[in-house]
Amino acid sequence: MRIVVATHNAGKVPEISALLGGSYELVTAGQLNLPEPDETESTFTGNAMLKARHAAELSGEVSLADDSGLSVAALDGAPGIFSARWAGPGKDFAVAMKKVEERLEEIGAMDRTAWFTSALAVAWPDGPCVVVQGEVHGQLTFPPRGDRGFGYDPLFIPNGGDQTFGEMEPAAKDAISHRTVAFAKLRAALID
Ligand code: ITT
Repeated sequence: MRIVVATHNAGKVPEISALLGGSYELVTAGQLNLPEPDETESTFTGNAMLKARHAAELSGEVSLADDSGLSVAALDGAPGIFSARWAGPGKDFAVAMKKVEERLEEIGAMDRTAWFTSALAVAWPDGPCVVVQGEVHGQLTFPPRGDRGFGYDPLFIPNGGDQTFGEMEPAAKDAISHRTVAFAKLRAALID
């Protein structure tokens, strides 16, 4: 069975592919030249459904979307759903990570508590849409460490570990990540 992965973020694709296993043929929204919708919703789940429905409607195929981001406790959950937008039009995550550090310095915050969220939505053309959400909690570290993963991975140390997601082997991140937690919920939601 073929699934359209409704993303233009190359960093997400290997993680989604590893989590889905070998049973599906994946094609991305980018490969199908589907336009990116504006993410106009105010929640991760809302934006995940918006992206999955948009891809299902345009492709006529079952579509899976991930809306995700980093939330920082001392910044009242920012950047949150704006995580991609903090990197600017050049999608420069060195800039986005610096912005997180500067915002914490500006308010003199010592608390480095943060979490990643992934909302996953599956939409059928002219049919239902299922959405779930998973999180992983941890602490931020500055300066960024490691060159694996993508986005904010070099800032984030999951609870119980001492390496950032940017330093960990992909399989080690995949064992505990927000995306993995969301995938387990998605499987349960689709099977139950
Ligand atoms: P699509 O909407 O096309 O999927 P996007 O990058 O715009 O791509 P989001 O709107 O979901 O995706 O933005 C999520 C941002 O949050 C993403 O660009 C990363 O910077 C960050 N992010 C999400 N999951 C992450 C992860 O596992 N590790 C590091 N950063 C992550």
